[in-house]
Amino acid sequence: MTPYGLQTEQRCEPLGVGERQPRLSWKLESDRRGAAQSAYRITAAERAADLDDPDRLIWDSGRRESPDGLLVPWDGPALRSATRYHWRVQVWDETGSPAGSAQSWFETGLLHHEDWTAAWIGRDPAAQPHVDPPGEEDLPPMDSPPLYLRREFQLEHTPVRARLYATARGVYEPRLNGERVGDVELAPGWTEYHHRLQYQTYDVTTMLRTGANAIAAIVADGWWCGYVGFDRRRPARHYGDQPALLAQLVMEFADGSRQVVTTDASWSEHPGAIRAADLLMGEYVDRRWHVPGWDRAGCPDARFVAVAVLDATPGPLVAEPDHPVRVVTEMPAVEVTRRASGRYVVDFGQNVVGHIRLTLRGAPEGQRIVLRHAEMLADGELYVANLRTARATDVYVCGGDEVEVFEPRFTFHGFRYVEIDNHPGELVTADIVARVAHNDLPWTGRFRCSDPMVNQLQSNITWGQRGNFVAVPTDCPQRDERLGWLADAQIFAPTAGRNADVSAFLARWMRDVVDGQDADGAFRDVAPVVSLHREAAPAWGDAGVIIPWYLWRTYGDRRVLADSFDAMRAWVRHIHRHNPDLRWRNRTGNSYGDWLQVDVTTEREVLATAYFAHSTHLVAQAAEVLGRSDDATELRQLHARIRDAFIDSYVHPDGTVEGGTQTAYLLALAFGLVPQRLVAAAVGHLAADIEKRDHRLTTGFVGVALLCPVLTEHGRTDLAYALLHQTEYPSWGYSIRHGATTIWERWDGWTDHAGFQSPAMNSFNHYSLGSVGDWLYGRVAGIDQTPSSVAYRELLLRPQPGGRLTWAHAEQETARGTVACGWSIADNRITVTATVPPGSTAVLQIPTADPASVREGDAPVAGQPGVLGVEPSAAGATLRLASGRYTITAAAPDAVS
Ligand code: RAM
Repeated sequence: MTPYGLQTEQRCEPLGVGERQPRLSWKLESDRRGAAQSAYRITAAERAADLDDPDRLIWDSGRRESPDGLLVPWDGPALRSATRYHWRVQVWDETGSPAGSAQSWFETGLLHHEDWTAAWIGRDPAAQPHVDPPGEEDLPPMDSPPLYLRREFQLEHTPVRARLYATARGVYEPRLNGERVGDVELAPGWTEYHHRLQYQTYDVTTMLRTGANAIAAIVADGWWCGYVGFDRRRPARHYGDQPALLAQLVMEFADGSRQVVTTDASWSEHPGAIRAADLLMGEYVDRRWHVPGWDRAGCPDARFVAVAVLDATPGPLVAEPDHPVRVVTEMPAVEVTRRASGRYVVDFGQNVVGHIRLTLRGAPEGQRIVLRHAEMLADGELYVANLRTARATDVYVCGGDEVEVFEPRFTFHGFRYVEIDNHPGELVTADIVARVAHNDLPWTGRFRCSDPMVNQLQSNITWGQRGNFVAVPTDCPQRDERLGWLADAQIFAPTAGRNADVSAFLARWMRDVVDGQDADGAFRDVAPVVSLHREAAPAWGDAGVIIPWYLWRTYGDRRVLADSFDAMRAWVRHIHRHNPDLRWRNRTGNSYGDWLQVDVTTEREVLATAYFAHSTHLVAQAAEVLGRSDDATELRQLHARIRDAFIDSYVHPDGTVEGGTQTAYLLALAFGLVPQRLVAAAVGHLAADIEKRDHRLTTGFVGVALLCPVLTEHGRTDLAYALLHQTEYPSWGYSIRHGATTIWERWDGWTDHAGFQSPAMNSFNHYSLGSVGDWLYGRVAGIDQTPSSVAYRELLLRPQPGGRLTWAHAEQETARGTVACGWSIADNRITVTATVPPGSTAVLQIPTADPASVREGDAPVAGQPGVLGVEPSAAGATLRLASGRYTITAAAPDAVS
């Protein structure tokens, strides 16, 4: 058994960790069944080689009896700023024998306020840069061209170690000696800037040289002072008036000396080729403004003027705690067509988020090329009405070089198609590529099955995730919105966490959610809070409870739960205070209900009260986990009373739920708000509704996440599969049949009968309706955990054949190691494969008509190594398994669901 995948603060080998007691984690792998960790020991040193020398260790945890390698807090000496720490974990197996070890490192950032000596710099108000006249295309605001900032400095020696710590009010790209530093896009990301601004740490050791060096940066408006959301706040701005940079380059030399270069009055500034850039509007580049060598030493500085030092204090800076946005993949053009107008339309075959890279050959100086982006075509032309005021237009004015490459840096678009106007020559597919950018989370999950349409659905879900995990979890990436909507995030989180390791990303965003809470305990609909300053709606604000609980259950992150607890409790108390009769009818904010439901209206107070009960239940459980027993008791009692009130008011003696919509039943059943004796009746009413509609759903954002899981839980997997395979409107299949490559915001984004929905709100890349992904992993393939399990310690593997599938398989890299489950049916036998990581156990339900037929290889399964028990069960047979890899066969289930 060996540890692998070592992480510090949920990232591998992070630079610039801001935590004083960072948490260390590892996963385990073994070929042996029943392998488990019984103890671990962590040792740490400042040099990797010193890990082997007991006298040079700075921390030795000693042997600690523990089955877990999850988020163990640093317990060594106080950490120094800007220091690399190496650590090793050694584990003992279940017999107490020493097993493997592995090592890793992390490096601290600037841990103390005093570590910062840099000053904020920006444009001198007296500088009055040239402003280009706006073009006819209504382009990005041209009134304040991005900053090109530079400074030179001398080095006598090359450093043995150099780090750049930097951030911006705006979005920035750092440069050293003519090269881009790092590969982060849209740094410093988006947080509640009034509370926290993230800085990035870059290893620039190899970029420096003896003699003259130049440090530089480009800074554009970004979220700080560009267009954000949908209220036309610019030029009022959400955060500040103008972009600025803060940077500190720390160099260490072989003799132990240090040299520090910071942003200060010695820097100079002059606009460069990027004439305007805005996240929503686009980027305007005029290559003729490029100052050759502007970011290198020795550049004639004549046009550069002194910067203004904006203020001396660095502000509320925090180290970036999660994976930043990067260009993660590229999509080639699949088709380039030239229209009669002479314009080219490029199809990337996939709705993506990011920007293009266009190579131009032999373009004449001054040629003005205009690129517009769209998700859809209408009559062969770009459909841009649904972008609302986001122009999503980039302009490139050529400089006359033999080869020029245009790649916007400070904007992003959601698009499948790009139209190129005024291209000077023949555009070939090889000269344009879509650069896909999103938070670079480890992609940890995979789901596949025998049905191509379901695989396309899974693909659409993952592309929805890629497109909307850009700085914050957004609702959509294309129109003038792109906000961190809370309901979207909570509905989709369980699916997102299947596909990728979202632990650090969502924990970081949770701070924004908590920061957005008001003194009365109300969260906001969005985080960071822009535009929507009113109290959150039911199911929206509840994200403030649901997500920390989700992160605890999925990753064992107790800290996010502890840090969020007061806010979680305050939310529930806020609702209670204003709704003493326990029906949530007051203070429901914008009360969106079951947003974008089809043909029905779920009663708002049913939905709200169900969420009130659900959140209260989760906060009670959180209190228990955190050892706050008084809170737990109080909240449990409150939950019981809300449940009674719900049943009293909305659940009728015949098992109908008020309003009778699918979502009303789903909420009541999923959140345990139906008395046991009426559950079967309620399920019957739900099923009848689906059947009477010929297996169509009516659920919106809120209900859809519960649809298939509740049906499966209550023995109606047949209906869940019928909905999964449905291709008539409304269904997932309908959008796929019409070419969807992402999840649409609305079931009727485009229909045969009505064409496009209103452009006022019609995104083709919104992940909420993709929340069915959790069920694909959890029930179709079968990976789940028991209700009391944390971070997949006790797996609940329940593969559910059904519909027209003949096999399905999922694999997930969990916090403990690899979990997999899958099944296939052939020749009247079902084969189930399962992987249980060391230290975990599994309850595996084999769907079979004959519990006695369960075998591993040729032998009955009972008594096989790792098989702790076999029992007949309602589903067929239930096995209890120790860790290991298993391939089990049995007689196929009678009727496949
Ligand atoms: C829309 C957003 C979001 C949703 C809200 C209620 O504008 O796109 O998805 O949560 O409305």
